[in-house]
Amino acid sequence: MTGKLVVVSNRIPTGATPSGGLVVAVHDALTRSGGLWVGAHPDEGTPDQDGLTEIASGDYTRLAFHLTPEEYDSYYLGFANSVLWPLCHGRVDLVDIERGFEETYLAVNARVARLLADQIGEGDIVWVHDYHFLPLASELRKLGITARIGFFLHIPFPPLGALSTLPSPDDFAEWLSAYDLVGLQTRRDTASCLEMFRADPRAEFMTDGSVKFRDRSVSVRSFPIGIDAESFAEAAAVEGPDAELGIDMHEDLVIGVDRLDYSKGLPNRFRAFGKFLDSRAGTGRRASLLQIAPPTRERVAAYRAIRTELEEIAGRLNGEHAELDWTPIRYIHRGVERDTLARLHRRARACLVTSLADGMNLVAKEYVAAQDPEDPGVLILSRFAGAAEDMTEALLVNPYDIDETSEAIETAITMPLEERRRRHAHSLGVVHATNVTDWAQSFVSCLKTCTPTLDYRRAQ
Ligand code: ADQ
Repeated sequence: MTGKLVVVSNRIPTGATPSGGLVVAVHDALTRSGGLWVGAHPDEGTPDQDGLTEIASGDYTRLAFHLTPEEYDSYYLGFANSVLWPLCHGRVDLVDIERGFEETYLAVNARVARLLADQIGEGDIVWVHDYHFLPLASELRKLGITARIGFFLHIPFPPLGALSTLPSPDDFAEWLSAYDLVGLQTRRDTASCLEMFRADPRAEFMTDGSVKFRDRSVSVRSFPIGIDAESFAEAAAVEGPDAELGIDMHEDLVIGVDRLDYSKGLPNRFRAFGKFLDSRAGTGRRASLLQIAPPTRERVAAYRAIRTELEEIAGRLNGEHAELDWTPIRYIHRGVERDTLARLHRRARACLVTSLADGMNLVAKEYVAAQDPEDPGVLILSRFAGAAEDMTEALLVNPYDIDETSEAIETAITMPLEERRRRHAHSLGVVHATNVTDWAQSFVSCLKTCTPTLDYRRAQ
């Protein structure tokens, strides 16, 4: 196969040197192979503008499609982030279905497919990312595109029962069956996806493990995403004054780094830290939680609510426990430079990842990569983060259990050196085994070689 790689994702890098795990991996893959990256224009909700705009080019081309303000509301904030995101994260109570959301979602996907179809040549392969584009392959097939198309879902696969919340529940299987390869973060997600097909009378299981759906076949596999561990470790090891990081080295530092999202379990984390502070009251031993959580999707009500709730909990706990020279919870609403983040991770005795649901969670891997292997800190990791499937030597917790999480903080901070080294060595092995460059390469090579599908047009 000699064609180019075509990548589609909602976010598209705008600068010359992109940052962030996924963006860097895809950038590397495209730099190696040459090709095309298509995504939404970074100016959200621009007025009507048809066609694709070139935003930057080098070893490969980057093209952006535009969303009108109405499309941004109904497609991005609406169907993608008020229906699919909560659905996939087990929060059907937060699913907000409005007339027009699904229609706009389908219309945007159909338009992107039309724009993309002109760019796809003989032998090209197409790699579509995430829940913003579930129906994209199906729309491309309608236009007669027979190229191999793969899909990777970065977030958890929804539980079977939750799919009934969708306006048209049968669509999910239909959308996915138009891909040749569906990649998921974990074995558990793969099992959930296969369970969906198993429950669908239109699907049939083939002897090679692929799923035949009408006249097409789709392979479903897990590809656990990772990070560029070497470069993160290098950034973490850069020496510099602790004062520059705003850290008092006489305290035990516990760190949390997340987008401000209800799936990350932040209120439970703060409550667990509060319990831990209660248990230490009067002992004179101080520990601080540094929580970095920049707000996202603030026009969605559930995101505004979580922000208010956290501010209230942090304010109350600081009111109860702070002293003149000590604030136990420092809660920062900004993004932090990657290099600074890496150095902060290295100095923290423990990291709290308490997601209630999470596709993988790259912060868990970044924290492990940043540690000094001779004197490592301890990762406290939710059982519900995809990362927990392989990082079994982290301190695994049920984030709904505030007592257990609070006890894990004490265990982490007081853990003997030998045990910390043993647990860290195991986790670091996982981080290296799932590095992000291999992740991209293995997805693309699997897409090139997985079971061939039948000609889609024959299925019409
Ligand atoms: P996210 O939900 O965004 O990703 P995560 O995997 O933790 O979650 O990745 C976040 C990235 O942003 C990390 O690299 C982190 O360092 C960075 N980041 C977070 N807060 C930051 C801050 N305040 N300042 C600077 N950087 C910050 C989705 C899924 C995950 C899946 C990833 C990749 O929800 O489950 O692991 O995609 O597939």
